Amino acid sequence: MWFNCHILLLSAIFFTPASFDCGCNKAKRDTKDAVFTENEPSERLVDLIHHEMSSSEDFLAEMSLIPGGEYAIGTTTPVFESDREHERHVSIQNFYLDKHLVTNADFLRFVEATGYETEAEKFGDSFVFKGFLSKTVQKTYHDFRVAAAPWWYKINDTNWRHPEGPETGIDAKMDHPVLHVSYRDAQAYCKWRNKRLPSEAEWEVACRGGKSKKLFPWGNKMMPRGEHWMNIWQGDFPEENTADDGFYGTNPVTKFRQNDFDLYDMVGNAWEWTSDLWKEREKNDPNPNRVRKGGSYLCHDSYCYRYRCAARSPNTEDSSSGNLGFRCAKDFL
Ligand SMILES: [Ca+2]
Ligand SMILES: [Ca+2]
Repeated sequence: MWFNCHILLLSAIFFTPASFDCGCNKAKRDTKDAVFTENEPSERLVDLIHHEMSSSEDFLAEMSLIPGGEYAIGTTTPVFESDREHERHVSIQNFYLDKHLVTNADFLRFVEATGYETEAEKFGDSFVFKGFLSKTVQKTYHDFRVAAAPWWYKINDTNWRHPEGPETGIDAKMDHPVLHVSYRDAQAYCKWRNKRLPSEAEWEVACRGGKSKKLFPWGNKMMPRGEHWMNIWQGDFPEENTADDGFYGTNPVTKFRQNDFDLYDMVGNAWEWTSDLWKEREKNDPNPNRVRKGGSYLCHDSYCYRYRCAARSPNTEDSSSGNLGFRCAKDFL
């Protein structure tokens, strides 16, 4: 059941034909595009920030206040029609969003305080990208690959503490995003912090950083000033990752600041769970698909041009893998 779910899910993620429509032709990278500025926040935002500064809550240092209102999310030029990225109009309330992805250090504090066991720990395995596995391990697990995406291997004793297989650890990655966490694991962590997962609309409004109709949190240019603004894949997927952005796998969560809301890694680094159902009709399903946003260090425009604010992808609640994490939101009271 667990493996079958993953085959279906990972098939859904990676099997979308993209070779002729990777979206590159829509990016219009030659257009002159302003990158985000650190000044001139909207009047509305200034009011909210003043309110924020008068509060003594300690969570404010790690969260940004995102102004509510009416917004357009999605895009009028969908890259993946089957993902339903089309433009929608949403209304959201003011809310807070974590500036960074939840890290291994954060999750460790949670586990030490509560004794929480993740779903991947209970299942006894999770999915690892082949680039992290030795040839010997790849051979051993040859029959445990995802058919439609054979670069994913289901490896025993892989979980958030052992993200690239049982012999690996997180000691050198305490400031990297926690991985191999299911939707329910993410929910449990956020609840423990007196927070919650963001809705897709909240996440996407936050991603857009006060701009509208832009591809990325900072604008339309993938590499403003010729610099990398996110951690994705450079080279030929899945064999050659040049890591031109500095990272083969995940990156420390304070590395890529991406918009005026002071948010990091909204696109790239790790995919992020949101609280939205992928399909409303699955609401009574015991293991429904939830919407993930933002893409990961494995995304490349040749097959997974999903490191855009409008992009979206499903995973069932019990899914976990080496490129999926989360951040939490909180109501503005
Ligand atoms: Ca990279
Ligand atoms: Ca992300």
